[in-house]
Amino acid sequence: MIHSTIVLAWKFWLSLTLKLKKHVYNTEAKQMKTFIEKMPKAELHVHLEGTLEPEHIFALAQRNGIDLEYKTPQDVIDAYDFVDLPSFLKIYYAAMNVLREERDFYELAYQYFEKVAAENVIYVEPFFDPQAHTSRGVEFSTIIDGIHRAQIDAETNLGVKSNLIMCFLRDLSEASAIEHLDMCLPYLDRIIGVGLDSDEKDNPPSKFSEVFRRAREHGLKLTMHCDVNQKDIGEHMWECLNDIRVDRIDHGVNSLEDDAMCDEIVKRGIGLTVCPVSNRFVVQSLTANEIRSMLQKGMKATVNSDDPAYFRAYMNENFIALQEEGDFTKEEILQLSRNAFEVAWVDEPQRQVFLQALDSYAADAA
Ligand code: ES4
Ligand code: ZN
Repeated sequence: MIHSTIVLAWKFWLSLTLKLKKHVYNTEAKQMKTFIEKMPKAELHVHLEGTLEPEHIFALAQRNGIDLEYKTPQDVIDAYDFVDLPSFLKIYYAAMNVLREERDFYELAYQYFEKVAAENVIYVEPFFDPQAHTSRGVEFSTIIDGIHRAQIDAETNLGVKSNLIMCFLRDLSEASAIEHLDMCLPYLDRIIGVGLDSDEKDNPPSKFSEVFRRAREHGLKLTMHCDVNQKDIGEHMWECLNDIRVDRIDHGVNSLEDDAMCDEIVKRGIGLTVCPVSNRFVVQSLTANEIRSMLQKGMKATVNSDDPAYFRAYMNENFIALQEEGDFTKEEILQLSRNAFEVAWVDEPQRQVFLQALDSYAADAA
């Protein structure tokens, strides 16, 4: 009798402490989520074409009289079956065929700015892929006018500032990249830098050394994708650093395999734009451990969404997924946001304004 009472009391006590622990855990998780959502953020790695939402694909197809092989936006999402970079890119390039007119590009960019404004993103450096549009007969001016108009409206109406990066597709020739660099020259005041994206396999940075040299001469900043776990990634990263002399690296997670490379990246203060949810889709890992290692080494790692409409995660969802997976502290989350403002391509007064916004947020939240 006494024995069973003790057992009962013990069981009761155990379930109570478990419930309490769960409650504390849930409260902490909720607090962390709110902390991330409200934190001022910058996004430095987002492909505007990767923000094309399924509903918008449908609306544009209808307006532009284009037949789609899918019946509903959900059918489009159901077809998102990426296992690696090429399988993702195939779907990504097919969908952007609906983008034809200036207002299509305007809407694409403006809708992205609206989304991130609601997530307290205050600064963005979006990529665009002009070759994926000019190859379909869309004029360069149509693309850049639409995006630029959205940037102006986003700053005025939403308070989101931005600087545009033009990417070259690395699976096309360097001659085509040079042609597009020439096309952007009349719009140099609208572009902050150039990047390199698309399929990395057998398309090393050195293939584009001339066009990047010319871009630098025109005063443009330089970045390149070093996608995760690609063939010859170590060589590609050293070429980025030593031949191209990039100002930033997109992804760059594999640098952690080479101590000398990490040291060089730290010494030069080069930013790494990591994309956790994208990595989960393309290389089946959120790279949380890698991001923590980067922070511990003093590398300027940042969190970004890459192709948020496809990976179904904008900035906050990326930060929250990362925090949950790696149990990141508020200090680490703040450091990731601070890194983005520190490596952003803005002038020093603007950088200080952004950093002060983050510092006063941190002080209020402490
Ligand atoms: C991309 Cl995840 C990724 N990698 C390379 N190029 C891209 N373009 C759009 N998303
Ligand atoms: Zn990317």
